[in-house]
Amino acid sequence: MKSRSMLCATVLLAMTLPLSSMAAEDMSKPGAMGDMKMDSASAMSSGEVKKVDKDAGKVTIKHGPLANLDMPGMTMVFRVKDPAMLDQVKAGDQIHFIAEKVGGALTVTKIDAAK
Ligand SMILES: [Cu+2]
Repeated sequence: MKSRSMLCATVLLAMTLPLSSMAAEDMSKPGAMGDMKMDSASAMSSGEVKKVDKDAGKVTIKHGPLANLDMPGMTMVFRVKDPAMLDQVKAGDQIHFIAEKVGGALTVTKIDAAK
């Protein structure tokens, strides 16, 4: 009983600490919310679909610089996290996407048609 309530207190403390430090940061920086929005938008990279290979779960994208992967613009083949994502796009489409290294392979984890 005693050790269990200790554990609860530790978990509560761990959950509370990051929240209170975030709140403190928000107070000191009035523009923090706007900055966060910009960050999530810039996390999406722009590109053009060159080829879709749904059977292989791969897509060829001519992409601009990928800051998160430290990669310059180029045309290359990515794996996709879920082949169903490829239903949304076709060759020639302008897209916004997120590419990440998953298990050592460059993988598109999110794809949106640019409007
Ligand atoms: Cu590349």
